[in-house]
Amino acid sequence: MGTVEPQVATTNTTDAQSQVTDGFQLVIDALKLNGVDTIYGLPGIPITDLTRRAQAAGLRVLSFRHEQNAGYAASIAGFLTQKPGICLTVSAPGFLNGLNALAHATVNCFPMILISGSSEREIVDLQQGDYEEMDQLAIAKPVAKAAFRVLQAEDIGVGIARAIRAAVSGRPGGVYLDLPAKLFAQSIDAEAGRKTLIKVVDAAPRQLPAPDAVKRALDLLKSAKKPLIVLGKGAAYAQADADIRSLIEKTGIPYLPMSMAKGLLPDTHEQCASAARSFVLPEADVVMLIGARLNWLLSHGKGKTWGGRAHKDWGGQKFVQVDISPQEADSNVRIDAPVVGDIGSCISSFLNEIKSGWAKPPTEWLNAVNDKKTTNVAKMAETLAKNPLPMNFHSALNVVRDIVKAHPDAMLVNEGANALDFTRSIVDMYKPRKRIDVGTWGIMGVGMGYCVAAAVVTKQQVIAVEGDSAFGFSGMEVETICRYNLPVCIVIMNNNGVYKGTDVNPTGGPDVAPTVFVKGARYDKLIEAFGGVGVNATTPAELRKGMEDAIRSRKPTLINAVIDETAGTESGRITSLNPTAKKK
Ligand code: ADP
Ligand code: TPW
Ligand code: MG
Repeated sequence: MGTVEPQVATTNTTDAQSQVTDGFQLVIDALKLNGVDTIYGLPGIPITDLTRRAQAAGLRVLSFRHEQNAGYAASIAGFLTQKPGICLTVSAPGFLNGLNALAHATVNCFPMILISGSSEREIVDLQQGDYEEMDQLAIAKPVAKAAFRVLQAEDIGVGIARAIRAAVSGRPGGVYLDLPAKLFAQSIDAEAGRKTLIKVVDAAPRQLPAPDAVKRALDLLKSAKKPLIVLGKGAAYAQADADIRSLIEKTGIPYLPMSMAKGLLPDTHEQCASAARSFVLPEADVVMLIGARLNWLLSHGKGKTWGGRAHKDWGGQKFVQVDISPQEADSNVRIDAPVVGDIGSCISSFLNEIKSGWAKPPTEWLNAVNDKKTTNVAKMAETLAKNPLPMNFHSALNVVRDIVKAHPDAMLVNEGANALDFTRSIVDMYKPRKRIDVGTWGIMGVGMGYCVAAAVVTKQQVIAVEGDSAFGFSGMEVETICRYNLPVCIVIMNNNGVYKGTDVNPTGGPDVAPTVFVKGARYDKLIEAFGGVGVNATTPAELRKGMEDAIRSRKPTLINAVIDETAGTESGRITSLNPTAKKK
């Protein structure tokens, strides 16, 4: 080896002296610059170091046991904060696990950004079989509001800025950001890198409604003899709580909160028409929708629910629709007065217009609504007072109802079929954005991810009312809840299965029916494995004590509430959507 090494510097002295930064750091810096403080994710190649360095940089990095739950956590954090929730996953399988939540965010109009590491473009595009090879950007596009890929470190700032704007502006939604492994390792001059970062200015600009649209809407509402306001989760998202309450109280119009709008005004408000839902929908003549779509949850604005004679018949109502999306109006029935703008701006325009006075709706209408309410509330009180053994949904939820009333700041997470429907109608909410549930798709599996985000974002006690089937979709995250020692009290309405536990296998074969689980399962034992508190409750008194202890101690708690396995109905309230039911 007699050659002499050339005497040249092996490192460029200028570079060695100047500071360099890399893709990892730029992603972290860009997120922090834009106020992101929490990442919901699951580590692995190529993002393990991103999670480590993000934590070192002071971000809260919450690790989940499955990306879907991290994604649901991010989506609901977006709903609660109006800032995009960030979910971070590995490539292909981790990305796909997160994708369900991305779709969920888009469908529910929640701002969220799914950031996934990915394999190298040049190998993916030639389909040469890279580690976890997948064209993730193409797959994310159909379920995302927007999707971007960053290939160069100097574009990270733009990539994150665009993702944030896309997620929160206009109608919020899920955004996918694809970051190939190679990007993280790219190094560039630190000062040059810093200059590429963008602090987004006015990410969700106000959108003022046109004055003539406001006038048209108010004129229509004024002409009504039986007006009704429907508040949807868009109204809850908008955080215009005081103005929404003023509008409702000043106009005196009865209102109906959709599931996640419950508590926007207290459910006990005298104008709340929830207990008279099946009366007010067909009876109303003008309906003002605020942040609520006329989708299946509102029977598409037509048919028997709305007083139509047959399945798709128009009920005769006229509609005002307040929504940020100009394309929403007329999606199901004619909207006579669309008002396009952000709800905060729209409501304040309405308030401004009615300053000079507003005639309350005719007393006959208000009395009719109140009479229906009084009758239905009395009926419900009678049912709730019963104390059957085994417990049924009513007697168990009567306890939850009391506990939520005593702790109105607690967050309520809710999923299941009967466990969902009964909770929605029995448990009153008193404050805005306290109830988070299965949303537009009626999706099972949001439960434990929602619990983690709700506890982390609000710092309040979380109560989760879960069907035993629903819980199973995300149950392993009880470890996450215990690991971060979150004040979460999970109540499982255990009726031994999906809808109920009594189906039988018609063949008499050894397999149980598809809807039936292990009888008498003890879900409370699950949380004990991780140091949490497990309670088996067979009576309302035991359930009450378990919940009170959980709230007092703020310890992760799981209560297995043993419910009569015959108590539920097929598909809960949406039995009518079963294909066989439709034929009838
Ligand atoms: P729900 O299920 O409670 O009926 P939906 O999810 O169907 O509610 O409807 C929410 C609606 O709210 C969407 O059409 C969305 O465009 C709208 N929306 C969301 N945020 C805002 C906002 N800040 N201003 C106006 N409309 C909004
Ligand atoms: C991701 C279909 C709707 S409700 C439900 C399923 C499986 C479970 C109902 O049983 P549970 O409630 O939770 O025990 P209860 O009180 O009636 O007994 N997969 C997904 N989402 C949905 N909606 C389903 C399946 C479904
Ligand atoms: Mg069940």
